[in-house]
Amino acid sequence: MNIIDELEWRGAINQQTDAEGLRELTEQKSISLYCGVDPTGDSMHIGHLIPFIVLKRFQLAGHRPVILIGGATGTIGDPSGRQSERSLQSLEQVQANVEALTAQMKKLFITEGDNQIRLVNNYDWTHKINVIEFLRDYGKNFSINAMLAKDVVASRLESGISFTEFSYQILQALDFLHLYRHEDVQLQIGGSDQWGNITSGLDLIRKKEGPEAKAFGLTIPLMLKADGTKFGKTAGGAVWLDPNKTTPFEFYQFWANTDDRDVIKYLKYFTFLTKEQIDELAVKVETEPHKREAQKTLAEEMTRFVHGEELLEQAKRITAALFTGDIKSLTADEIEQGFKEMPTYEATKEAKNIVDWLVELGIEPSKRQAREDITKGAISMNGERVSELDLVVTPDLAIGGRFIIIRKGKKNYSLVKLS
Ligand code: 545
Repeated sequence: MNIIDELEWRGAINQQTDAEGLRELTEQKSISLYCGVDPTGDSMHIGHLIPFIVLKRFQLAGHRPVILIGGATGTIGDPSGRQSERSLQSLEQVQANVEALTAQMKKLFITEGDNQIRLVNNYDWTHKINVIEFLRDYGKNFSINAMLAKDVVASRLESGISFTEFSYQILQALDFLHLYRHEDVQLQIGGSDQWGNITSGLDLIRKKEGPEAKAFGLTIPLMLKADGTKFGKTAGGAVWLDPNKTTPFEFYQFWANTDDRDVIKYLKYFTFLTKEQIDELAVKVETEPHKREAQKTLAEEMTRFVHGEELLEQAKRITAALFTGDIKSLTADEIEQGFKEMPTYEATKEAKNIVDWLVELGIEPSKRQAREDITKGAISMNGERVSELDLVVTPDLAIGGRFIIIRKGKKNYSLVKLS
């Protein structure tokens, strides 16, 4: 299947500047293409990941991706999709984010021995341009009228936009020209919010290189959810790729909780599974939805891709332990991930009777209630039922010396941290 047909089947194309031309070109030869990310934060979330997955698809089809880190553009900030002016980040912050994002990109996309995918930083060429060169060599090619007409700018004319943010599109256009000239890049891709910036670059390339220049733009649609809520958000906020912001277990759970109406769409859009594999899963969603095989596959594929096999196995172990109640099998680190969102209590290491301990922590409202719950077998500690009213809670009961998990009833979990 041609890469463009594949992207169409996957639902990954929003707009193209010249659909026929690009199809022809990608069939004729191996092309270079790029997508950029600005260091406005120190981690991507799953929404940012989308066009980079598409880059990878191009690579798998024999093309050559370039990932651009916006060391220069990140000091300004793209006004696309924003209603108000950004406050500038310090240059130190931008630099720290460049480093964090570069590491993230390398981890995800650059396997050892792979020299097909390249990383560039637009600071390297942008910082050399002086103001006279900027205005004489480049500024002359941009019409203020055309710049004002871009959605991004037009939508800000009432609320206001600084010259700095207004000029952002020029910097991104210079990148496309630079990469066209020096890296043979003929295609820029991005999310649908990048259309205006991408077409600015194409206009500049034609002005500088002549109307025959062969360069293209392609954007990817925003992911929408069947229930109308915003994709990629959980109660705790965005789904980050950084395991310190969203643990691999939470990441796994996010995908595992996908609605039946969305799961095939996500499998096509996010994973590298083939059409045959996805078609098979689609049948299972129809015939045995309760097994949630498509969701499990999606969660596995995504967690493996972002966090690797080991952390995927860990996420699955935590999921299984929460399901069966076999908490004892988990390590302290796994407990920390699995119980991050559950009610947490702090206890001292002092030995204490279980009834007093539960009441003092506030897990039980009264001693009477605590005794009643223990007697009827409704309390378990680290996955084992508490049956003795005179049990003494000591630190050696804690997993890794740090955590005690109390379950009240069927699934009211509490995490007690010993300190
Ligand atoms: C800069 C210079 C270029 C080409 C592109 C850029 C970046 C571009 C932009 N992209 C977005 C972005 O978000 C911040 C991420 C923080 C970690 O602003 N002007 O950098 C997002 N992009 C991915 C997708 C996007 C876009 O990284 O394109 O649409 C989100 O899905 O918003 O020469």
